[in-house]
Amino acid sequence: MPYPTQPTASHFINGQYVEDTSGAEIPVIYPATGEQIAVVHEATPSIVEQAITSAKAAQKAWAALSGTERGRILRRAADMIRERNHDLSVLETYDTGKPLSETLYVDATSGADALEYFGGLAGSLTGEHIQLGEDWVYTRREALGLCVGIGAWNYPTQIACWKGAPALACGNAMVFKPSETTPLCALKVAEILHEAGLPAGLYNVIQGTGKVGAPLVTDPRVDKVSLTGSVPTGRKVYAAAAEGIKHVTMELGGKSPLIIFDDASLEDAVGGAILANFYSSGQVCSNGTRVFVQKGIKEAFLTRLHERLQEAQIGDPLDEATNFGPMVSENQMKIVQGYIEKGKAEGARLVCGGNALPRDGFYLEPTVFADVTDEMTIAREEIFGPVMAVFDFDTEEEAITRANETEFGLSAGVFTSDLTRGHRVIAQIEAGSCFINSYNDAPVEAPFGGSKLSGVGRENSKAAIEHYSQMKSVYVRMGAVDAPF
Ligand code: TXE
Repeated sequence: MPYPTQPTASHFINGQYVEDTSGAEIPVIYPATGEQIAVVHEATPSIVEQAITSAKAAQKAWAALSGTERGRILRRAADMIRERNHDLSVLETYDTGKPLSETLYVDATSGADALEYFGGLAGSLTGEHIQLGEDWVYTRREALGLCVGIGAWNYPTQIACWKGAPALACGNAMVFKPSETTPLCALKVAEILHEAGLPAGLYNVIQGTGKVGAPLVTDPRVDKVSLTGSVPTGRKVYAAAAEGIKHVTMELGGKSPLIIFDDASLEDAVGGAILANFYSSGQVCSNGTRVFVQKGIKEAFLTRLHERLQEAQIGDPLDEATNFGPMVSENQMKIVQGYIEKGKAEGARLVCGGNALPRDGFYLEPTVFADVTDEMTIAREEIFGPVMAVFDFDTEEEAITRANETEFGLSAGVFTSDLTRGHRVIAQIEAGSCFINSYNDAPVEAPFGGSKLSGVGRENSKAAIEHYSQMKSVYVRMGAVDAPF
């Protein structure tokens, strides 16, 4: 194959790369140039079957190991990922277009964090003993069995690890389907896990669109489905999983509020708004895309924001000086351009940006709209691109009410120098992952996930253990059985 980023084969099943060229071709496009850099084949029914059977065959013996033994392998994989961080980051940059200045620090490394954290936790997973007079109950924390992970295209390595690490720590097997837009990095995660000693079959990667995802979700041998994706897909996957009463984790989209009070540090608030909107070219589910700025600080905020956006280094993502790269695909760029046009047509004030760059690849300028009102399309729908909407507000109460007027509930942020107010406001916001005087930090130690349409369940932290294991309780009678007849 002529492509330098061509994987050994399309799928990774039962501890090895597997190809089946009878599956439809999925071209892999480098977003910075629009050039094809690899091709994979969609999983055929036979590939899906191989993945499920090998996972089922391996799971019970894996669950029978001690947590410490399982954890050791995950921690070894974490070390290997860190040793190979540079190459993995370059691959993530090819897969997504995100600049190397990001991927070197937040993609493979956050995957390694998850493997290290859940590897460390695995040995401490226990049930409990409940004494009931002479009798007693004990609980066993057991694996769910076979977990399916379905990924989005914005954080392919991270998502593969955030789902795989807790699943494996708890004694499950996983079949992971990356997004068809970014199929390369999850294969590396599977390869490294097995190189670190994971028994064959426990972490399989198969490629494809929703056509491959859907039969995975409904397969009766699958016990749990964890999806990162859009709300419409979440609805379908959740409903299909409900048919089989399967466990689910749904990490879906958002339209999160970022509330900036006029007592906030202007520089920090502008920095927070940049992190909340333009990191990964705006393709982050937790982004704070509805920026509510108190009237007293509004013009100063917009002026400073405009100045700082001029400092963005837009360009070749493989150049470490670049800190703003292309959109993941032409399709996603067109979706975002459609929203920019709607913003203009509905009367929002374009402060800066709004254009595609006259170069190859899928580049859009960082874009800011001001004077946005709550009913505009750009105020209500998830755009998933570098488009910030700035709203004015007068009072704390008004900001809270308007911030909550959304069907989503993933994240929220508050900037204020009045810490009492910061805590008071965040307590009233309907969202799962929140920030005070910061934005978009996602350490593995903290639960991550949404409320309302943004999802169910939590990833990361000890909370994730509840979503990848189940309790069995065992009543033990010590005396005679007192039956009625
Ligand atoms: O997501 P999809 P896409 C949002 C964002 C973006 C939109 C579309 O708004 O514009 O989603 O992105 C698989 N059964 N987010 O198209 O369609 C699909 O193959 C089983 C938010 O990537 O939701 C992919 O692997 N699986 C998000 C995954 O679901 C199915 C990050 C997500 O696809 C399926 C990325 C089916 N019926 C985009 N249909 C976030 N929360 O961070 C599709 N899939």
